[in-house]
Amino acid sequence: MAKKKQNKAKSKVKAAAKKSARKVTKLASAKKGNGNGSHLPKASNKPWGKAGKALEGVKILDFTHVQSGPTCTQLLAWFGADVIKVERPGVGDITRGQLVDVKGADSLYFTMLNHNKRSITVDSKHPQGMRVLEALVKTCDVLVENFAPGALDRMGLTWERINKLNPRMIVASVKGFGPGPYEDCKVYENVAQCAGGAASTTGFREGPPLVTGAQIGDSGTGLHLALGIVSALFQRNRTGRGQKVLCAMQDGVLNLCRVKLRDQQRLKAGPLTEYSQYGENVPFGPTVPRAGNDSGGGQPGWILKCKGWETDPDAYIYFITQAPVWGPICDIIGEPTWKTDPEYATPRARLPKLKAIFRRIEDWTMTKTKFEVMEACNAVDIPVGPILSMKEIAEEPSLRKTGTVVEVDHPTRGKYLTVGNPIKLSDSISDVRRSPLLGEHTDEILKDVLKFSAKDIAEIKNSGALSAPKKEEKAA
Ligand code: CAO
Repeated sequence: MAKKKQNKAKSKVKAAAKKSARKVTKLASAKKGNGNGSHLPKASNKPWGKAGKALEGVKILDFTHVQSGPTCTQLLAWFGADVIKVERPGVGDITRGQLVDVKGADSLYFTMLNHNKRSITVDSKHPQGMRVLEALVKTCDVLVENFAPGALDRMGLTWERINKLNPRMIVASVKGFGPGPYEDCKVYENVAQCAGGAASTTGFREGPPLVTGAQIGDSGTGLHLALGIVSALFQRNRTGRGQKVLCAMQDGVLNLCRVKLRDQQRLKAGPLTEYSQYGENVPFGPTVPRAGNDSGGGQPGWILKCKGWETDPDAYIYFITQAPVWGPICDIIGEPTWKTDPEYATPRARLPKLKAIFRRIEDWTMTKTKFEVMEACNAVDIPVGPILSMKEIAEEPSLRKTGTVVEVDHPTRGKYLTVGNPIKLSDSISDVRRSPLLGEHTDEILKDVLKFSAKDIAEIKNSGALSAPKKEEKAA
């Protein structure tokens, strides 16, 4: 009997040794990286685009609303993350009901920012709601939020609490401002454009500051946040722990206005010669001025009228008098003598005359449509940019072909156009799936993701934590 026991113990030790040897071999081969010297697994031999998505397996607790946060989580969803959008019961993301164009359907504002996500409704201020949220914190890899400063803490989800519940969780936030005098302020797109230096440097010198149509404060910051999250996930592979990721909208806008801070410092060395105001003999003040349609780089550029400008507000072209193609520019506009005339031949000689030069180029562009100008100029490498209207962009076949502009079907609003993933990965191809209806996936998330039992689900549901408060309760 004793011998039998001994033999059993011996074979157990042998099996364990075998197992650990296998482990060592496995580690060694991973170290050797299958002969390529890296720690990467063997290169997949699946067809391109069939080896799963880039962020497959990553679960996102998406506590975002309006535009900045949803832009970020939509990108992560396009790369394959499972994005679970938590919304307030009965209301949801406020944009569902903003700028409504189809009565009773989610607005384009919402649908165009929330593709490929799932929606669960949870009242975060209800104890049973907090039970669901805590389960989500424990299950997910990343929590993304863009509430007003302090709102997440007021819910009880402080960094300390989240970190205790799930030390691996990355907590990513958009705020209007970073730490400092304005950190408690609520911020929207144009506030950020103004505070980040975009508005003071946009517009014409003679006019007021101008905001731009591109949502650099909201969508721009969402993009920054997505990069922060992916970097934190990458670092977590080494450290095993989460971290906080903060993107302040002011910082994001300033990052996009980098060249203007460059120019602010260049002012110390004298006037900014590439700004048209230099050529016009208008003195520079202590701050970077608005530069109209001047180019932000070292090559002078301006927007010029094209054929049809009298009736078409977008019949214009951006024309750059890039020094290396000055010869072809002179030929194309019919001023070949400017190539050798010392008054025009060098960029320095042209600087004080840029306004007149652009007027002469415009005489030529006005004889052609913006597309004809583009064709003629690109044939000789002169960089130009047609001013495309949103209508033209929406109808552009090449953008449809690449999936940058996509038609999506939606159960309550029907077909609509959206902008697909602008970042193309050859082995992680994005499909654009419609945005979720409010709470559409509540049941499947409770059951399949959080593994709550039927009894628990019934208890949570009966508590009212997942549904809109009844009208009488609201009034009370
Ligand atoms: N259940 C219960 N309550 C919820 C909830 C849920 N599921 N989701 C949100 N709430 C509550 C929050 O807890 C908060 O309550 P308290 O103020 O009582 O703590 C409340 O909803 C409102 O949140 P909010 O302050 O973030 O929303 P707001 O509409 O007042 O402000 C915004 C909106 C965008 C100005 C603000 O969120 C903000 O400054 N965010 C950071 C910057 C940002 O992203 N701005 C860009 C927005 S896109 O233009």
